[in-house]
Amino acid sequence: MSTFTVVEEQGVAVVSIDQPGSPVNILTAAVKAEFESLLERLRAEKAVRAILLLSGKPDGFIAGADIEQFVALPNQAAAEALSRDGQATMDRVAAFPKPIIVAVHGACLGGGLELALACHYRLASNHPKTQLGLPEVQLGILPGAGGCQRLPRLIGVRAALDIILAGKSERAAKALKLGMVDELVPPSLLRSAAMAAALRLMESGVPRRPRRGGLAGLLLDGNPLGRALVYRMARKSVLAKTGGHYPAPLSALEAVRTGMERGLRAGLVDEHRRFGELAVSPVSRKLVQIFFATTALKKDDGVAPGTATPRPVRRLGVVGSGFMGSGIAGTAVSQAGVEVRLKDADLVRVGKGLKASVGILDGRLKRRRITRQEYERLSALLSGTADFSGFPRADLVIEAVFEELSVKRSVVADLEATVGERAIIATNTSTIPITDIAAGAHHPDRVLGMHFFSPVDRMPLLEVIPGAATSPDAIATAVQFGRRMGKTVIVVADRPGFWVNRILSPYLNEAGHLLTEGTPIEAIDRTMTRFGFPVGPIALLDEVGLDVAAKGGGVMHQAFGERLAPADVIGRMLADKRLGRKSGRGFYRYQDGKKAGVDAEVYRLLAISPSDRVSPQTIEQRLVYAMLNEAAMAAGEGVVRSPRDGDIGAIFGIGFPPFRGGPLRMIDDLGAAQVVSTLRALEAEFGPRFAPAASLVAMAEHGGRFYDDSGSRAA
Ligand code: T1G
Repeated sequence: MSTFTVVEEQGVAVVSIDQPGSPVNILTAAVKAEFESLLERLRAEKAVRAILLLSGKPDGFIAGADIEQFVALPNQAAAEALSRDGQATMDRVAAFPKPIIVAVHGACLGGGLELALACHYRLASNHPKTQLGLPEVQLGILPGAGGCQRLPRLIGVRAALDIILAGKSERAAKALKLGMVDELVPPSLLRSAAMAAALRLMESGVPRRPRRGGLAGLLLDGNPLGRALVYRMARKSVLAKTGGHYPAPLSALEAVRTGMERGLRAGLVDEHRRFGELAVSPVSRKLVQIFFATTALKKDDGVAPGTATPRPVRRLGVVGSGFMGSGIAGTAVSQAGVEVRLKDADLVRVGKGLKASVGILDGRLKRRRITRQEYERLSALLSGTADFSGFPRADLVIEAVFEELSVKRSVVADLEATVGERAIIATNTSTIPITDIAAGAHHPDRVLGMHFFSPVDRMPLLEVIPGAATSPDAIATAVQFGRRMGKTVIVVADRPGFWVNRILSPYLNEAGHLLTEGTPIEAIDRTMTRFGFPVGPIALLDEVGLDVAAKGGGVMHQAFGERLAPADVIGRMLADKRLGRKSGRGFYRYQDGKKAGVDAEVYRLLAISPSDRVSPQTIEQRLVYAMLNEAAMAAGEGVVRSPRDGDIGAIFGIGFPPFRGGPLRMIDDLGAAQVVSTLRALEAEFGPRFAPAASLVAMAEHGGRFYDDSGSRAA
């Protein structure tokens, strides 16, 4: 079966790309070979004077090179050859004697965009699904089919680096503005506009494109001295963002520089050499595993396939209009586009909540994620109430009231008396067992937990927690709806702390112990950001809120005993009315909402004299191994359904460094035996809280691993 079908109209060969049996078009070796022979045929055909490329998929152009294929490459030389071949194909497109016009609708990514860039004229549909980008560095590689060369030549070095180094995609309108595409048209006119362009180019050749970016473009992009400055700034910004843990963006920067300063040929050689290096690097392996794990999660409803009928959610009820409730309401409206009714005890609170929910839409409008019309349409979907009016029509209700078992139970009772009999009732809690909340319910089968992270619109993870009686239908409904809200969803067991807070708990406690011993706050946080976390544990406590952290810590202490006893730090901070960022006072100082450095008062308050006695290595080891051990223990108890869910939860929930693959992947990499022996040494020095998890000890004895894959598609 072939991927390309050709019809000829008025001297234009209209080539439709539709890879059979695949949801998206992917540039595999077979597709590439077929394309090359098609080009040869069309080159020879006298009647054909131009080529028009478009996708036969309803809403996708080309998703790039085949990620599975490059993961399977045996070595660097093979990876280099793959990139060189890709470049050669693109070169043949660029040098093709007849104009090649490309019409893009849907995702045009990686090798797909590199193909479009090699063509002679580009049109795009102005549809939200149309995205043009080079996501390669997110997979730990670089655009290896000429992208590092052609994009800067087309749109200037600054704009190109902005896309390549961040692995960004642009909407069609922005792509037009940047000069990545020549024309923007509504989807229904794409084919005819592209046909018209083909006929035009056939007669009058490829139009000249003016240099972009005005005077700054001339000064910075247009001469070597300006570009040297651009490279220097880009390098600095990459290092600040990646902490030097991710080699791909820096390498891509060098490939761009070589091409721009020493010519296209030199650039291409540098590009494929670097591609070869990166494609077999451990960091790329980890990032690709994360890509496959997240795509697999997109299809996983959290129950065995075929066992549930998820309920379509058209109307959502949210109880509690505080920070979480309004965040859930605003995110549901803006991402899922459903009707949302927000309830609180009185209309003043409801009004405040609705304002906060609309604030999320405001942000999306400002960042041009939605148009003014969409903004109007979506904000009209939000409404509020001080009683339960409207709730009988809800398909799903999420309560986000105060974290108190009795309060949550009475909300569930009220809801059971109000909502339709098939509606699902979810509770947003981080500390209370779902089974306890559902205990008094008439229909506990439809009650479950949805643990959102704060701020809801920005945090990518959602934990769905079935109680003892929750039905598969309810689970699948919550998972699917969470996905519609734009979340990566993992289903976790109803154990204290669920997954994310469970593994976070000993880590935050350990930071408290280190501080109590006199380790400076800066040293603790710096060590962990160097390890690759976005913020250190003490700064994280300030972000979470010390009252919230104290409550969570207390719950974990009670559930797991001495092992998870928090250090006596937070209580004293709270007594001094320090709640963290939200109160403007925590371990750090805050000025105008910005973190302003460690508050030296804290040491006095805690009666600590800071000293550098503990080395960064020990700080790192104590914090990281506390988390690894807990992750192994919780995984052993079945808190997550698979190591994949555990690692994705840690990465998306607390920013565990993606290049390390997650805590369970990290244990596999270190080897269980080594982890156990380090934990034993820590136990000897710092006490029984470091006693290795039984599951780890068993793995160490049998040489077991969490994953049984060899590093390609995540288990
Ligand atoms: N390679 C292999 N499989 C891919 C793929 C790819 N590039 N893109 C998608 N898939 C699979 C995916 O795993 C899933 O498989 C199915 O397609 C549907 O995807 C030389 C080297 C395009 C926005 O990084 O971002 O080009 O699970 O569920 O939500 O420089 O897929 O069904 O078996 O995600 O509609 C760069 C990755 C490659 C794009 C569609 N390209 N893909 O989202 O569907 S490197 C990317 C996406 C490269 C060159 C370099 C998204 C999508 P299965 P899906 P979706």
